[in-house]
Amino acid sequence: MKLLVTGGAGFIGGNFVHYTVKHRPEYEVTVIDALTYAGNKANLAPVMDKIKFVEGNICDAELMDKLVADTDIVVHFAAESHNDNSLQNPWPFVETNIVGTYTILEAVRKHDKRLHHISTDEVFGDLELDDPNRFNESTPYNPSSPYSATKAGSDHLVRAWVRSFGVQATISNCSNNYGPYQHIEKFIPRQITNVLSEIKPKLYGTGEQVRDWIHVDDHNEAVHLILDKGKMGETYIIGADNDHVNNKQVIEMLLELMGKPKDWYDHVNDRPGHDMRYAMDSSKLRTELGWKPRYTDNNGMHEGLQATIDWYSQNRPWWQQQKAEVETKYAKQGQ
Ligand code: NAD
Ligand code: TDX
Repeated sequence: MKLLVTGGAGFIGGNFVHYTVKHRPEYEVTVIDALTYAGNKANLAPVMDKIKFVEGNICDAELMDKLVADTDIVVHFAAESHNDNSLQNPWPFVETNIVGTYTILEAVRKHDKRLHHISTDEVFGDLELDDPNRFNESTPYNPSSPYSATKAGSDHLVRAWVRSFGVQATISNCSNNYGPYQHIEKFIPRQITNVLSEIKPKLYGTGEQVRDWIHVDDHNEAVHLILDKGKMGETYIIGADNDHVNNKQVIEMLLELMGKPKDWYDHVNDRPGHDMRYAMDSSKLRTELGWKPRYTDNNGMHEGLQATIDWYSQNRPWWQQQKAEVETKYAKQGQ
């Protein structure tokens, strides 16, 4: 079975490729990745002799046509993924997330191939802190940022291609991931690498925002289950029930695990339009496909964070060169 993984040199796609090579050797994996600032070929070094790697852009219709013709399944991770960047320059988000997904859809339509589209909880907008509801598969779309609006657009395109052209596709919307190989612009690796560099963690605004944190391996196991057993045309919500810790508490957890005082962090400028709370109801995935996350509740999250801290401590060359550049960019935004 041939699997084409878009964005496989990024954080979640890279972990997906590692997971697939290790646990699902029946798949022949090809990665297509443009190696933007977020993609790093070194993420795939340990498995490079077991996969094919193509450097290229998902908006390149000719290339995608050729790659899709020669595969059985496309798993589509490639995206511009960082909200803060989308507030500075939205165009790459429109191009990659919307035009790129359109290009893939046209190729899978032509060659009658299966697609799994990776999406996010952010397409639903946000919840108030005291709202007992969680997002589920029928929550209406209400995205806030250019990033989430382009991801919402890409989900709508996939649904339209399923309904109008009978394309064989599934979609998953997952909550905030953490784990190894995550770019240090993102919240958790930024704070871990701050502490490892003797820089105080940076908390946006009051820090009362809540994210439903999930370890990247739990996400990728769910993606494999959907590939194995998901029903065509369906959407699956993925979340590990960690929606009870706010950003301030996550920083406090990290500081405790890394042996620093609980209040050793700075408050910095808030993100414009900052979503307050995400919370995911993944009952459909659990009951219909039998998915169960490993890193759930407070103990699971501690375990997942400790493993992530260990990875960044042991892989300094992977992030150290980028650190000054990332922090200079944030400093200009007062963050
Ligand atoms: P990432 O930014 O770490 O990686 C994205 C990868 O896509 C990079 O390797 C990059 O080089 C590649 N890429 C970007 N534009 C491309 C293009 N035009 N052509 C080919 N390759 C291109 O992102 P991530 O955090 O791993 O996210 C992967 C997917 O998961 C995205 O679709 C994102 O929306 C979704 N998602 C992420 C999270 C999260 O918490 N990180 C949560 C839910 C869903
Ligand atoms: O330094 C920081 N300080 C801080 O308080 C950073 C970088 C972030 N934050 C806050 C903003 C958010 O409330 O932490 C929270 C998480 O921020 P990000 O890591 O930027 O994630 P978020 O914006 O929630 O989006 C993530 O989850 C959904 C991914 O980046 C998206 O790709 C995914 O779709």
